[in-house]
Amino acid sequence: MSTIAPSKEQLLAEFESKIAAEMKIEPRDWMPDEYRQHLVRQISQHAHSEVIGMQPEGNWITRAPSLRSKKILLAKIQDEGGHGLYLYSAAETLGISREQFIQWLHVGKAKYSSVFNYPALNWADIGAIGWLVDGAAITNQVSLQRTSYGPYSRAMVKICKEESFHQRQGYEIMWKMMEGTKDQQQMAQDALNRWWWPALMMFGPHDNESANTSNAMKWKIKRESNDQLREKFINKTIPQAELIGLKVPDANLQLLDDETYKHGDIDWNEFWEVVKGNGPCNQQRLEHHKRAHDNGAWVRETAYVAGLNQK
Ligand code: BYC
Repeated sequence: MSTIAPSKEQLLAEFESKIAAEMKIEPRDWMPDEYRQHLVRQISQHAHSEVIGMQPEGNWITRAPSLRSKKILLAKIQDEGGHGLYLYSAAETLGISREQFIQWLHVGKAKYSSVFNYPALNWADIGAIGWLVDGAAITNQVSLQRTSYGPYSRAMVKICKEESFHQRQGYEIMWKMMEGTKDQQQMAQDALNRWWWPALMMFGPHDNESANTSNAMKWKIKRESNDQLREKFINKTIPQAELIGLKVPDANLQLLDDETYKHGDIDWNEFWEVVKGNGPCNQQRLEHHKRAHDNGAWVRETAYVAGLNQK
C-alpha cells in the first residue's frame, strides 16, 4: 500500500491549526522555515543574554558586603548560567549546534540584551540589576511561558520560578540601602538613575518600529508586544520605588486616571548605538566571553572524549 506524503499546503494548515488551538509545536513537528529561523534567533539571543548577564554581577562576588549577600549573589549568578544552558538546549532542538550559536555570538551575528553593556560600578548597582533588570526580564518571561514552541515554553516556566527570587534579592539590597545613611541612600538613587532607562530599553523598540513583532504575534511566539510589556513593568515598578523612598528619573512621568503611567521619551539613539556594539562595555563583555570560552576548550574536549568512551 503506498502512502502519499502530505503537501506543503497540508502541513502548513496543520501547523496553523495547532497554533490556533493553543497546542505547542514540538521539535519533530513540521514547521515553516521562517518560524524555525525566528525561534533560532530569539532563543539563542536569549541564551546569550543569560550568560553574558553573569559578567556585570560576577565582578562583585569578591566585594559583597557580607557573607550572606555573597552567598545569595553566587547562587543567583549560578542560576543565570543554568538559564543559559536550558535555553541553549531548547535552541539546539531546532537543529543548530551550540558551537554554532557561540560562533555567531563571537562574530557579532547574534545579539544579547543591550542592558548588559552597562557597567556595575558599586554595590547599589547589584541591587538595581536584580530589581530592575531581572524585574524587566520576568515581565517578559512570564508572558513567554505561553509561547507556542514547547521547549522554549517549558524552559521559561523553570526560569521564571528562579527569576522572582532574583528580583527580590535586588529589591532587598535597595531597600536596605534606603534604610541606611544619607550616602547609602544617594548610592541607591544614583544606581536607579543609571539603570532605569537601560531597563526600559530591554523590551526593545516601540511596536511600530519592531520588525519581528508581527510574525512573532501571528505565530504566538510572543504573546504581548514590546510596549505592552514595558508598560506593565513601569506600572508595577514605580510603586515599589516610591515605597522605599526612591524617585524614578523621568521628569515627564504622568500618573493617568486609570492609575497607570505615561513615561517620557526613551533615548533610542543610545539604544541602537549599544545594540550596534558601541555601548560602554560591549567590547569588554565579548572579549571576556571569548577568553573564557578559549580557556574552557580543554573541558569541552575532555567531556567529549569521556562521552565517546561511554558509547
Ligand atoms: N537588546 O523586532 P524587535 C536576564 C533587537 S537575561 C539587544 O522588537 P523581537 C538576566 C532585536 O533582536 C534575559 N537587541 O525584536 C541575566 C532585533 O534585531 P534582530 C534577557 C535588541 O525579537 C543575568 C531588533 O532589535 N531577556 O534576565 O521581536 C543577570 C528589532 O527588535 C533588544 C531576553 O533575552 C535589546 N534589548 O523583540 C540578570 C528576552 N531589543 O534580532 C538578568 C528574549 C530588541 O532582528 N528576547 N533588539 O537582528 C525577547 O523577548 C525579544 O527578542 C525582544 C525583542 C523583546 C528582546
